[in-house]
This record gives sequence, structure tokens and C-alpha cells, in this order.
Amino acid sequence: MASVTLSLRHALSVLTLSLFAWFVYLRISEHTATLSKRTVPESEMKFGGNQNPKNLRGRQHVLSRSAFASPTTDPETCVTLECQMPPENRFDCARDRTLSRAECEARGCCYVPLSDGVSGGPPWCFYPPSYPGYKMGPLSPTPRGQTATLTRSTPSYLPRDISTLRLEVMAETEGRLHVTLKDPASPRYEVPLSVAQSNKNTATQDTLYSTEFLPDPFGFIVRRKSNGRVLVNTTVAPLLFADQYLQLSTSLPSALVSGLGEHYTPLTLDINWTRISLWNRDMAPHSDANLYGSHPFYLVQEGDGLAHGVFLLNSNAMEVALQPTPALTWVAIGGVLDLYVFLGPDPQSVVQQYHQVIGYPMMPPYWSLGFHLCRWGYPTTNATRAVVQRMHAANFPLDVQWNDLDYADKRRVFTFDPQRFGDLPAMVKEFHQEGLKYILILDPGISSASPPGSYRPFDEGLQRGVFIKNATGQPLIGKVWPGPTAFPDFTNPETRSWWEDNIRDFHSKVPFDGLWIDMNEPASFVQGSVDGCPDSDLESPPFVPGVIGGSLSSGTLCMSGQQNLSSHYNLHNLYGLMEASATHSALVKVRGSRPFVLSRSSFPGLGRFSGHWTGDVRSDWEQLRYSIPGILLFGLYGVPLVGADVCGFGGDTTEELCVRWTQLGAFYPFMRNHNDKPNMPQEPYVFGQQAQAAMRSAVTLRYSLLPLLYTLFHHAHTSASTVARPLFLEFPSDPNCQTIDRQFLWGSSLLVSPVLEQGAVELAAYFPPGIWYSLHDGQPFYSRGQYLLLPAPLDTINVHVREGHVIPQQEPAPTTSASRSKPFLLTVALSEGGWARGELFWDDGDSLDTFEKGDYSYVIFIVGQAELVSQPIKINGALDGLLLGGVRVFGVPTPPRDVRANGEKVKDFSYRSDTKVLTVSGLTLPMAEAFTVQWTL
Ligand code: MIG
Repeated sequence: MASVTLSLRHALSVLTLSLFAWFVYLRISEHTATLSKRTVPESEMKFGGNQNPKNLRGRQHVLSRSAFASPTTDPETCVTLECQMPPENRFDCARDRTLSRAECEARGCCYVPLSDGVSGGPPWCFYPPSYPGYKMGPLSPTPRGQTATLTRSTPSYLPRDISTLRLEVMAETEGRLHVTLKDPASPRYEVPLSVAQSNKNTATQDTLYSTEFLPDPFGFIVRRKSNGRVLVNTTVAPLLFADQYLQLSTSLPSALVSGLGEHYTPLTLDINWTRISLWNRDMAPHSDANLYGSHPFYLVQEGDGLAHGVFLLNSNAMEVALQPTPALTWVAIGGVLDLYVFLGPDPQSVVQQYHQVIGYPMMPPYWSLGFHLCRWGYPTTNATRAVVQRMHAANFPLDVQWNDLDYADKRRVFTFDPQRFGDLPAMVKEFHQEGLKYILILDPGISSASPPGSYRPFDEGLQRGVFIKNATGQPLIGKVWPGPTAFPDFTNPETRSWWEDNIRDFHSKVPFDGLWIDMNEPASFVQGSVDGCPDSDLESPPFVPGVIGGSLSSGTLCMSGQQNLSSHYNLHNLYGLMEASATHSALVKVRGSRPFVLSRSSFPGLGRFSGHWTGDVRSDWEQLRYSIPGILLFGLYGVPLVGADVCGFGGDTTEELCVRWTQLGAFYPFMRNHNDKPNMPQEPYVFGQQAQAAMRSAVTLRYSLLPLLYTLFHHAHTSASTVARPLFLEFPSDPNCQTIDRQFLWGSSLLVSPVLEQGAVELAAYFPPGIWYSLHDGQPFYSRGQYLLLPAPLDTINVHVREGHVIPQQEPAPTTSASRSKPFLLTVALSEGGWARGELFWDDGDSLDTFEKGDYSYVIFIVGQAELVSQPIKINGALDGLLLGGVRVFGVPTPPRDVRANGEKVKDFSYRSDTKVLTVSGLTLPMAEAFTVQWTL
């Protein structure tokens, strides 16, 4: 025992010495730091202890705060010694601006410049472990969990600290922990998201997590029970909770972080001192910019196949900082801290647990999975008609024709130009007769400058008080396409009904099938309003996250704008979500069938009402490549109906790029070719014959796969699975899949490997272990978990079927209304042992709530021992008259002697011994009835 004590003492003194040596080194290196970007004022460059009284006071906390402080430090030097931590463990105490030593120390923080200090690296001003925080009172039980009071006796450096907080900890489900921190004295703004709460407080022995609380300063730790892993640890840095600055840091168990959109990033984020701002903004996608939507959710792959997620339900402007500790800091400039932790334990379960909170995605109409064609700059109805005709003439599938702003009279929504689009109603009816659908754009800005009596949406809106008001109570006027505009306040129930009235009225003239809600960040061409914005704490908060334009009102409305629920400062990020919700329910009431809404701006929960496109992507190869993580992330965010503008929006496309983009776009859950006004046309028919053929075959391939895609949407709608799926979600324990975002899956069965580089005619694609069959010809690849070089000439997109799966397909046709009655085809990809399984969800494709009402059919296909059996689990008439026309079986080892369907011999079959594919054609088996197809080996 004595020798143990002795050697421990020895170790401690060595530690003290080496810390001292490092301290000296750092102090010296300060002098060399003047060349770096954060210059140290001459007056600050002196040796000596930190005399800041706050820091001295902080000393008494050192022993209770174990994270980085050495318990052995000499009481006389500990103040400085506790600043001696590895740079990656520093948490920034100066997020708002660069501080001098004096300013930093006045905050009670450590100031230790780094000689290699580059802007964007470790902070020079950072919290000491002893930084005074909140003190936690005793935990007491509540019907929903536990609660405690937190008090801060030493003020932070922020204006208007909230010094008493109420902590609530709710074990809502086995895999979901909910922690809130609020002001018990006066209610603060909270996001109006009604959460699917579980009423019961899950018994702690049943949860996948355990929690620990550190009382002084307050912090909490969430562990994964199964392996003790710390998933959340907020004791690494102080909790700050002031009126306009809420900050919570946590360590991360791994550097594999995905989420925190909407940004132009890979699937997993760079955590090397990255700052990410969440603030909805009309901004063409590029790196380091806050884009159209905000999703304060991250998923962490823990490295061993397990994963967890965290959601901060807060709609204020936010900055999230990632650092290589690894750790993450949330900073929100308002609202409350309302945090969910999802325990998985696998990534797909994390996504499901998240969607249980934000809502499962809507079921899209079947036609919306077809090909959409749009551009800004179809000047007339006749030009629009001609596009459709040329698509037909060139034999391209097309389901939905769109118009952009061009249709509107003086660019005012709910009107159409009497000259150029005078016969718009007739055009839409013609499209309907051809089996097409029609969608037009609808911006939220309502023109406020038309003479009174000439534009009803504004006149009535004024009367009904539906617009966002400025600080003096007048409608706030910004500027968008029609000129000066007022902005509907969708948090006001009266606005929703006014919106619905306008949609009904316009729909009675132009029977559109869906609405495209653009500019709903909301975007404005003037900052704040045409009259500027008043001076206030809302307009200039103490801390502004790093947003494009530098100001919160840049490209949007004044923060002091008054809405029914709260200020625009609090509600800005919800604008698109609220508009989507109002538009969705208006379409339900007006059309009575399944709504289609496409929204640019987004927030958690958008997927319940709308799809999303990734905005104004440039027509270039890099943007093509980044569209994959873009759509995959929106799947995690609960918006599975998502795509990028095929062939790119900004700038002229090229033929090769447009072919490759059409091939990839054929596997976006939402596929629309859309183009900016000044650009060269990029409809598929404008290109050369070879390019057209390649595009046609990609779109046709998509149409043949729509029964699978629709079934995947059904699963997303009913069980929150993803449609376009990152490989790591499906193969969580395969380390090779952790960051793959140049390939993706449809559901669990199809692997899509597109060409993303100019001039490439082959690509290296990763195949997780198992057998993968080329969807094209059934050629098998037996992977040990390896890359394979795939040929990919211009006419080819590589798609592989995973062993063990049955893919429901249908003969393609020029529209989905035609393809839906064509014969089905089943593609069977046998496992090593000769098994496979698949499903088909089928309904009328357009009615409301068919699943909820039980008005659908569901068939399971099971294959084993050289027999395919269909099991109609539920039949409602939707499959009546539909036939199975053929079967392809991949991986049949030897030529079958005969093939039987429902016991009767089939003549029409063939077998290829090179690829081991059995093809059975000419079947006429009713899909609504159980059937068997056997092959005898
Ligand atoms: O300020 O409606 O992202 O798809 O074509 C541009 C015109 C407004 C932006 C959309 C884009 C659309 C365009 N809109």
C-alpha cells in the first residue's frame, strides 16, 4: 500500500512539473504570437498570474470539477494551471468577437495564445474548468420524470442572465431521453411543435441510457447502458443561459457526425473547429453558408455499429461549433433548451426515434414519383404546351409539367397573365386529359403596391390582418418579385384560412395539382424592410451566429417583425414549415386528394407536409456530387421526398453533365429537371440522339422501379424508414460505409453507383459483403466488402440488387397513370442459400389517408427452395385487374428443367448459364391473388 502511495505521489509531482514546463513554454510562445491573426496587444504581453477576481473565486471549484483540472495543483498557481489543457479541449469563451487578454480575463476566462494560432483553430480565450456555473438543487420526482432547480450565483459575462432555471428530465421511451431547461419565473418562447409524447415515465431499468448529474457546477452525463459509453457530457464546458444566449456543450464519443443542415457538406461533417450556423436563408448552395433550412439534429456513428442522435428543439438563430476533442457546442440566441437524446442503438433506429418526435413523413401521391419538368422562362402557355409535345414526340416519360413565375400577372401570386398565359385553365385541362399533372410556383410575398381594389389577396389580407407587422404595428413591407410585398403570418389561424380561400379561388380557375412554395425563408431583396429596421436587441443581439450577410435580417425581414405567436426573431426558421403546413391543409380541403407541396425552406417536421428540393444548385460536377449527401441528409431529417434540380439550375449545363445528372436524378426520390431563366434549354429532347437515349433509358428505368419506390415511401410514412439511404444506415458495422456518399441505397435492396466525374466511363464502387447482382443483367458480384471497378459508359448507371431481395417492378409507360396498369415484373436476387423476400404496397395512389383508413393492398413475396410465393396480406381492390407478367431470378445455379406457375407448366422461360439468370415471361397471374412460380433444378 505504502509503495503505491509513494509511486502515485511521484507520478503526481512529475505531472505537476511537466504542467509547469508547458505553462512556461506557452507563456514564452505568446511573444511569438503577434504575427498571427489574433494579435496580442503589447500591454498584455507580460508574465504574471491572472489577477482576475472571478478566476480567483473560481479556484474553490477546482477540486469538485474533475474534467481537466489537476487535483494536485498548488493552490497558489492553480488558476493559471487550470488553463493548461490540450488545445483541442478548449471551449471558446469569445464566440462573439476577438478579445484581448484583459477582455478575456474580465470574463473570467483563460487567455493562452497559441503560436500556431490560425483563425478557425483552437480558441485563445477559453473557459477554465472552474468557470462558475449553475448549482443544482435536489432532484425530485414528477409524473413525467424528475425535476430540479438550478441557480447561478455568480453572473456570467452575458447581459440578462437567467439565474434560476428549471431542469426537467424525462425518460420518455426506452430509447428517448428528453431534457429541458427553462425559466420557471417567466415563460419564454418555445417552438410550437406538438410532440408525439409518451405519457408514461419509462422505468429506468428499461431504458437504454443512464443519466448522472453533477450538482456544482451543474452538468449531466448520458451513458449507453450496454457498454457504459458516454454519449453526452455537458460538464466539459459551462452552461450559459441568458436572455439572448443559450449555450450547452457536450463531448462526443466519435468524430463521425452527420446532420446540422442545411449546408453544402459531405455526409459526415468536418469537426476540425467548424462553425455551423442555422438560419434559413435564400442562398445558392456553397460551402460555409447557412442555406434554406435549419435542422438542429445530429447523428453520431459511435464507430462500432452503434449510433445515437441529439435534437435541440429550438427555432432561434443558432451556431453549432464542432471541435476535434471531439465535442460540440450549441449556441441558440433565444428560446429554451429542449433537448432530445436518441439511443438507437443502430443508426436506423436513431432516425426512427427522431421522427417519432418530429412526425413521420407524408405519403406522396404516386404521380409525384414520376418525372417532373420545369424551367424559369417558359414565356407562354403555348411554349409550355410545346415542351410537353416535344417530350411526347421524343418518347420521354413525363408526369408533371411546371411553370415558374412566368405565368403570374405582374409576378403577383394567385393571378395569371391575361396575354401570355390567358388560356392557362385550358392548358391545364389538356394536360389532365393526357394523363399529366400540373404544378405552379407560389411565393409567399403578397404585392402591396397594386391600386386598392385591383388585387384581392392583398386587400383582403389587410382587412383580415394576416400580414406580419413591423414594430409599429403596420404591415411590414419587403421586396420580392412583384416589387413591394407584405408577408403572410402563417402562425395566425386567420392567415391559414385566408391562404386557403386564395388557393381555393385560384384553383377554381386553374386546376393545378400541387404547389411549389419558393422564397419562403422568407426571402426579401431588401434587408429587413423597405423602411429598414428599428434599433433593438432583437435586431442586434449580443451574439450573431456567423450568417451570410453578417446580420440576421440580411435577405429577410426585420427581427422585430410581429407575428401572432411571437417575434420574427423567434419564428424566422419556422416560416417555410408553417407555410407548408397551411398549404398542405388547404390542398387537402380544396382538392380532396393527396397533396403535393414542394418547399424550399425547411425545419424539423417539414416532411409531414412537403417535399424539398436543394435549391439553386449550379450546373457543375461538384454540385452533382454534393447532391447525394444533400438528399441523404434530408432523409435523416424526415423529408424523404427530395431531389436536386436535374442538370443543375444555375449556369448552362453540358450534354455530358446533363446525362449523368439525369442518371443520378432517376434515383432521387423526387426527380425534376429545372433550369434558371437565362440558361440554355436543358429539357432532355434538346440534346443529341446518344445523350437522349441515355436519358430516356435512365428515366424509363426509374418508371419501371416505381412500385418499389412507392413501397419505400409507404414504409417511410408508416415506420420512418428512409427511402434514399446512406450505406452506413444499412451496414452500420461495416467501417468502410461510414462516410460513403458517392453511392447510396434505395431502401435496403438497391445500390446506386452513379458517375460523378466529367469524362469518366468507369468508377470504383464499394460493395458491402454479400452478393450483389447487376439490376441490368443479373451478373453477380460476390463481395468480401470491397471496391470494384465498374464500367460506366455514357449510357449506363450502375444499379445493383442486394442478395435476398425481391424488387417489385412494372412495365414502364410514358406516364404513371399509364404505367400503373401495366404488368408487374418481379426481380428476385437469391441469397447464397437461395432465399429472397420483398413487398409491395399498392393503393389508388391519390386518395387521402389510404393506409390510415385501411384502403390499400399489401403483398409479400417470399422465395426459397426454387419457389416464389406471393402472400396477399391485405387486399382492397386496388390490384384488381393487375397481372404479374414476368419474373427474373438472379443466382439460379443450374438450368431449370421446367418452370411452373400456380402448378402449371410455363413455356416461355430462358436461362443464361453465364450470368445464372432465369427469365420467365408471358405470365398472367393476378396480383391480387396468391400465386406461386417454381423452377425445378
Ligand atoms: O429569386 O422563381 O430556387 O427554383 O426558379 C429566384 C424563380 C426565385 C428561386 C428558386 C428557383 C426558381 C426561382 N426562384
